[in-house]
Amino acid sequence: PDVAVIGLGYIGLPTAAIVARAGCRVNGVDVSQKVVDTINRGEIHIEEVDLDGLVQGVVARGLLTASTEVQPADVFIIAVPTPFDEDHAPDLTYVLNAGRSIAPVLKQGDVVILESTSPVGTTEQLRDMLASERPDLKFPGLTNETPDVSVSYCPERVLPGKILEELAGNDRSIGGITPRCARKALAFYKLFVRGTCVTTDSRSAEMTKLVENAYRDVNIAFANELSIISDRLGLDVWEVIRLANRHPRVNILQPGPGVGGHCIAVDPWFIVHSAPEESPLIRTARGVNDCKIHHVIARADELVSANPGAKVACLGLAFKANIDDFRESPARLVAATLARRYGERVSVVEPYAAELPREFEGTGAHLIDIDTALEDCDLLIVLVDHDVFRVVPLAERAGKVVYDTRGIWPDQPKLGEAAPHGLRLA
Ligand code: SAJ
Repeated sequence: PDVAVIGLGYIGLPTAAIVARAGCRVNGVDVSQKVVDTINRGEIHIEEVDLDGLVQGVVARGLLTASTEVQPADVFIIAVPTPFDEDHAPDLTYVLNAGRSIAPVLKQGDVVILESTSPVGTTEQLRDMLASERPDLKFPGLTNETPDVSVSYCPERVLPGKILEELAGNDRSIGGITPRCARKALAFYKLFVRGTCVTTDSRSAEMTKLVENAYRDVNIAFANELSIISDRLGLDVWEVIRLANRHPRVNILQPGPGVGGHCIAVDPWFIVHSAPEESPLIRTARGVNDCKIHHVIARADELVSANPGAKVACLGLAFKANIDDFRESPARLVAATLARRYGERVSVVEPYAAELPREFEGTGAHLIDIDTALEDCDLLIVLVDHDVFRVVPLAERAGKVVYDTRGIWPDQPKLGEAAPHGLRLA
C-alpha cells in the first residue's frame, strides 16, 4: 500500500522509515517546511540510534518522501503530539487538525490509524470529525452498512534510544472502531511488526496505552517515596531496594531526581482527567514524582550552601541515561536552579550536549567534561545515570562530597560518614 504518515517527530519519522524499508511507498507529512526539506535531503532532525542511516537509505531509494501537504494514500497514520493544558486537560488540536488534513483525500478502502497517545474516546471523535467533513463516505460504527473507510487506534510503545528495535519487535495493541477496522489495521502492521499484534476495540487500546505509562509512573513514585523516607530515617535506599528485590515477588524500580520525558509524566493525567474521582492513586503518584524534584533541589541547595568555597559539578542534564534528550528533564531543572543560585561555582557535565541550554545563559555556569569535574570540583551531584559517569572508579571520587540521586556509585562513602577536606556534609 501507499502510506501517509502525518507528523514526522520521534514516532512518526522512525515509523515512516521502517514502513518504507518494508517496501511501501511512504509520504511523510509535517507542518514544518524545514523538517520536510531535511528529510528530503536524506537527513534527520532528531537523534535516534541508527535512524540516520535508515532514513538516508529509504530516501535514496525513493521509498520515503516528505511534504507539507497530504497526498492520497491507502493507509494514513497520525502520529502528532497530544499535549495537555494548565488544568491537565488533553489538547486534541493536533490530532483533529491532522484528521482535517486527510479528510479531503480519503477514498473508499482507505485505512486511518491514530497512533498518538490519546484519551479514551479520541478515535471515535476523530471518526465523527472525518464523517462530518466527508458526508459522501460511510464511516465505521455509525450505521450497520459496510464502511468505506476503516478507523483504528494503534499506540506505539517504543523506548527512546531503542525506537527502531522496539518498533518492529514489540507486541502491539490494534484497536478498531469495529472488528473489521481492527483486521484492516492488523494486515498493515503485519507488514513490518515481528511482535504479536493483538486486536481489540479502539477505547480499550486507548486506555491500554495510558495504563502502561501510569503503571510505570506509580511504580517510580513508590521508589521515589522510599528514597525520601530513607533520607529521613538515615537509610541507604539503594541497599533497601536491593535487599527487598531478592523477594521472588518484589521488583521495586529505581529512585531518581523525578520523572522526565514526554510520556510518563503526561499520560497519567489523561486518566485522571477522564475519571478524577476514581483515580486518587494515579494522581498522588504524579504528585510524589513532582515533589521528588523539589526534594532533590532542597537537598542539593543545602549541600552547596553549607560549603561556600566548594566547586560544584552537576552530572547530567538528560531526562534519562545515555540519551541526548533534555526536554522535560528533572536533572536540567535541578542544575539550572543551582546555576541561578550559585553562578560560576556551578559546572555541568553533559557528554551529550554541545552547549548549555538557554536558561543557563548569564548564570556564569559552564559546561565541562567529566575529567575536569573530577580534577576541579569538590562536590558532585549525580543527576543522570549515563554509563560514562557510572564507570568512574572510586579512586577518582574518593575525596569528594557526592550527592548521588541515581545510586550509580554504591561504593561511595555515605554523606555523613566522613567529611573530606573539611567540607560540611548536609
Ligand atoms: N525513571 C526512574 N526510575 C526508574 C525508571 C525510570 O526514575 O526506575 C525515570 C527516568 O529517569 C525518566 C522517566 O522515568 O526520567 C521516564 O523514563 P522511562 O525509561 O521509564 O520511559 P520513557 O519516557 O523513555 O518511555 C516510556 C516507555 N513506557 C513504559 O516503559 C511503560 C515507553 O515504552 C513508551 O513508549 C514511552 O514512554 C511513550 O512514548 O509513551
